[in-house]
Amino acid sequence: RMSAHGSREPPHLPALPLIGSLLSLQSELQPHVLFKELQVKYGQTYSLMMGSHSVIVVNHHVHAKEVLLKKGKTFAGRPRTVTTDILTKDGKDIAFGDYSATWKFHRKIVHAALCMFGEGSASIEKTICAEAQSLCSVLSEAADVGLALDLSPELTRAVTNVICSLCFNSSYCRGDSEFENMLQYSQGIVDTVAKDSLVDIFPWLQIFPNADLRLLKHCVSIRDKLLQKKFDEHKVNYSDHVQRDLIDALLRAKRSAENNNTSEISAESVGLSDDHILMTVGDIFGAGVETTTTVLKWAITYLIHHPEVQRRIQDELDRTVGDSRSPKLTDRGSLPYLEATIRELLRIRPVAPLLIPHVALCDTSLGDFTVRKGTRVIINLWALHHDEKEWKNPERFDPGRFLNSEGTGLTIPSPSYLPFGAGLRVCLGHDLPSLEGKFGVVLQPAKYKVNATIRPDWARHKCQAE
Ligand code: HEM
Ligand code: PLO
Repeated sequence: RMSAHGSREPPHLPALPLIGSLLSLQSELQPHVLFKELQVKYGQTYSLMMGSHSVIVVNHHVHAKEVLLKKGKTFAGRPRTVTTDILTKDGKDIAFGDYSATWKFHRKIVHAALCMFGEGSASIEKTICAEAQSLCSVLSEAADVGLALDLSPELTRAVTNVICSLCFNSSYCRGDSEFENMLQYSQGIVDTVAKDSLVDIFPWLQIFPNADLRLLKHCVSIRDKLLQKKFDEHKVNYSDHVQRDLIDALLRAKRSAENNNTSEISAESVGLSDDHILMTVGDIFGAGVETTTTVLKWAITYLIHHPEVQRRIQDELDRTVGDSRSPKLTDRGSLPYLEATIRELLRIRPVAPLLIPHVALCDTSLGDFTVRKGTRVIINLWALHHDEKEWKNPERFDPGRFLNSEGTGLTIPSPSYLPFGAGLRVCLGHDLPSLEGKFGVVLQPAKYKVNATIRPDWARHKCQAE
């Protein structure tokens, strides 16, 4: 037994020079399933070589939380790969960009802009309700004539319009050519980016003709033209007094950096170049559309398989919302079964089953294992969410596991549940306030908003008192 902390190497898959562990990774199984299976032979945390890169795979929640939370800053890096470099102009975005002052700054601006949409006249809720209404009328028209419908483009358009209003203050009608164009390039990007294609393992393969890479470059160039067009339109109409959307928020930050600074510190040097702004908008647009649409598609698929869950959700809606109005965001607290169903969907089919790879920014350790600077870390969320020791029958779809024994309140029954990740790289769509604190004469927590709800007990007392 070794005594020093972090002095052992993790168990290692066989590796050959140049190709690394590729032979051991040849399998019919999808990567997240294969990584879960490999635990049987190598244990919960093991390492392998992807070409010349050392990679650690984490399949258990204790090590996952050490990476994301306890040593969050140490593991906050991102790898550079051929495909993400093409997508993000060499990492000038948030999701695939490495840990840096620019990355932090962009997260902060986006976070503030997203908070703004939670409230007031620009509230995103209005757009969501309008899109839901329009989706319902498409469905009922189809139902009237007994027509079967592929829901995918309908869901994508509804979600795209919500995200469009958030990013660009615009929306699309059915059949709009710019929208159809967007659907196509987005699919091309999703099909080719970051799927551990061979060029990402062996960057020298780039010099050979490669169909995937050509498709990716083509799709990215169409996307970039569209983003540029929206950006140019915003520059023309920009005013310091109104903030219509995310682009305005980024433009305002750029203007204020330009005005506050003397010539030696430019907007470029704080990371507010046009390219950085375009890539951040591209991220939020891509993340907003792809993730939300995917969850909705899984929701429909699981509800078709489980009509009893569908009925229970409808029943809950009928009882709490009724049939005279549409559901509102404030109803969310009184719809525990619906909430439990969403949690179960995000457990059983996590949107990002391997998150996005993290990178160790310095020499460190993970449990008892040493980890060298530059090591890539893959958190296998799929393994966490399907861990038999944590979840009874993990492949069974059962929203009830997120309800308390009376079925009236919500719980999270296992610590092995991280649908949005955690820590510094936590999903930007779903953030908890930071615990880092801001140094000054007193150490202050960051500013954030809370929603207060009156405890049922307290409400009863108040009634009695009156
Ligand atoms: C990152 C989940 C929706 C923006 C992530 C990560 C996960 C995740 C697991 C990776 C964390 C990591 O690498 O450690 C989800 C799920 C969603 C969702 C399950 C929907 C149900 C959204 C939405 C937005 C968004 C709507 C934007 C409005 C981002 C961004 C990142 C991210 C920008 C990169 C953060 C960084 O690297 O600093 N998300 N997400 N996501 N998400 Fe989401
Ligand atoms: C989706 C296709 C877009 O054209 C570009 C894009 C940007 C951000 C990516 C997103 C894509 C896919 C989903 C990602 C998101 C960042 C976070 C999100 C990876 C590639 C998650 C949770 O997986």
